[in-house]
Amino acid sequence: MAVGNLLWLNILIVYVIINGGVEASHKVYPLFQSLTPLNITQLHRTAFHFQPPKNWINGPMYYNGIYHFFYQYNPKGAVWGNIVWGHSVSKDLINWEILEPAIYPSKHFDINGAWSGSATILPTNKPIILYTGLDSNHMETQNYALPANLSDPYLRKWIKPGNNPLFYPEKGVNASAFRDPSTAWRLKDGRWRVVVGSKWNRRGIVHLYESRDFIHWTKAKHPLHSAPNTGMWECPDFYPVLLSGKEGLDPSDLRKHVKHVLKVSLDATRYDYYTVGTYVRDEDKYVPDNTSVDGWAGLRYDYGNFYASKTFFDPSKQRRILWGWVNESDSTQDDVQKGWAGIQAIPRRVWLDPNQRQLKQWPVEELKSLRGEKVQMSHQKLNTGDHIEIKGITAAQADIDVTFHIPSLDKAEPFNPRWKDAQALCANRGSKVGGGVGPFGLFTLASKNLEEYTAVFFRVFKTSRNYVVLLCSDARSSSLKDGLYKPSFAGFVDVDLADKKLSLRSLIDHSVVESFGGGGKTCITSRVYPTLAVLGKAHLYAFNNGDETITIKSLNAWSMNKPHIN
Ligand SMILES: *[C@@H]1O[C@H](CO)[C@@H](O)[C@H](O)[C@H]1NC(C)=O
Ligand SMILES: *[C@@H]1O[C@H](CO)[C@@H](O)[C@H](O)[C@H]1NC(C)=O
Ligand SMILES: *[C@@H]1O[C@H](CO)[C@@H](O)[C@H](O)[C@H]1NC(C)=O
Ligand SMILES: *[C@@H]1O[C@H](CO)[C@@H](O)[C@H](O)[C@H]1NC(C)=O
Ligand SMILES: *[C@H]1O[C@@H](CO)[C@H](O)[C@@H](O)[C@@H]1NC(C)=O
Repeated sequence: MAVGNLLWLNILIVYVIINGGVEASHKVYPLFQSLTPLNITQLHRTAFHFQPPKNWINGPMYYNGIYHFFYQYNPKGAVWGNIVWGHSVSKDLINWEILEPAIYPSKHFDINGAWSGSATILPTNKPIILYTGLDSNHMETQNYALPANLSDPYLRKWIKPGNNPLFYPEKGVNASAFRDPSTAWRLKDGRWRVVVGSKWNRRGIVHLYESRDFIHWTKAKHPLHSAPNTGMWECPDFYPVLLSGKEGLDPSDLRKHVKHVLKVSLDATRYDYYTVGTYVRDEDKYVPDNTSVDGWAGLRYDYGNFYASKTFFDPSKQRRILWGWVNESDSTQDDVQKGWAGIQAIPRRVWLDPNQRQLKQWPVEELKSLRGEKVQMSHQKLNTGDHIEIKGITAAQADIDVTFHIPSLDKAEPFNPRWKDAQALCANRGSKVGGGVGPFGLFTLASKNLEEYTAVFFRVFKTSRNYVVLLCSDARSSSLKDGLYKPSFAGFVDVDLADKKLSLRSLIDHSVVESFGGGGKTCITSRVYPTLAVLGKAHLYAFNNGDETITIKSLNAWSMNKPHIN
């Protein structure tokens, strides 16, 4: 694949879970769509996260000196329905120009929906999109689209050739669960491969298809991978990562000493899971390492609101970037009143952790261009019960990066090996429940007297062999308003604490707190809707409610400016 000219698109689709069950379907709200929002409050609107000016959004993407973002968008309302492919472009992943939608359902093969897909650049330097169309028989088919004018740097117009669909769900493939083609990759034999998400009964599957010319596709004898009892696998993403270093790779890179990552969005839980493993190219099979499990107990990109994400290779900076969709945690009625729903997480660079068991993630460096006033702190002690204010920045719109030093781990509480569920553990031991080492961390989007706050914090436990670190992003006290979804999101952080340090970075943007623990080993995104801690009335504190005194080794915090998003 020609490095330097990769087009990458990906389009996501949203399903609304009915009765919290496994089955999902698109739910349309015709009544709400006909309402004009009466009071579009901007109170919780994010400032530096991407969202279109109004209405429903989800989904990311990239291209050739210019980053492209295609997303599922309802031009008529802040609920799911009337979905077209919205299209925005950027030169830096931060400032965006919103263009006319790129694709509308219009042909028999996509008349009931132009759903999620991905793009690939052919060696002739032509981009091609593969996407799922819901056809006139309500079958999920795989189609392609091409830019109408390659001289247009923004690729505004796309055409859907008449020989679509490229492939139908054949016998043995569930025609109602066959969607979201990945970016294609090519091996030495010259054949392209692509995976499509699916299920058969309760088995999650990524079907593998192969082609020499990108037009004629045949199903491989076996799927690239599958796992029992995981339900539908949506938005599959499959890519190589180097064993060491932060450099990203083109999906068709043929280097031998790499690992591969397979990510799927599990419709049953609505979270994105990945495994690290080996792509056995001779057999066209992916085998997860024994340190990575498939399914609900697996590794997650983010232990909070984050779904239908995709990565792309950015040849201009030799990096792989992950972009996920972050939904709202309020009600559909609130979304109609706000006039918008859904944001994109800040794009994250991803690479393999040196321990080779998991990925690390970090906000793209371009985000620094939005940093304004800065405050600093170092060697600040946090005694038991302390909460000290970090003043001098806009606490509702900030980037904060802190490294804590733990002088002694002796007081760490014992860890019960039966505690597998981090979120349940965090629910049980919130930020105000005293401990040995921790809880310590940040009260973000906090009201002056802590009637409201979103606590992002660590707690350290010990086993007979090692330490277990829990990172929580607890929304339970985030708002005085009732009826919101306020989970105690949490994940374990795979660090050995040999250096007695723990770092935390949080991006705070009015109704979102996006946190990166342990240098990006464990990430958690929470959506919160404070009533007191808004705009200039939001505060930021560092706290410690553990018996052991913790030191803020260094803290840097910035007010964040607003990017240009037209
Ligand atoms: C709009 O909503 C905001 C926040 O709920 C409220 O403060 C304001 O008074 C409302 N405005 C109107 C015109 O109803
Ligand atoms: C293609 O795009 C280029 C650059 O924007 C423009 O000059 C040209 O007129 C376009 N061609 C057509 C047929 O629209
Ligand atoms: C196929 O998918 C549909 C929609 O999710 C589901 O209702 C049905 O049970 C699936 N059939 C099989 C065999 O997996
Ligand atoms: C996991 O796989 C590695 C090699 O990849 C092997 O050395 C190790 O023994 C395996 N561990 C278990 C528990 O199977
Ligand atoms: C986001 O919203 C919350 C609250 O309504 C749901 O519980 C989640 O399932 C939902 N997430 C996705 C990916 O749809």
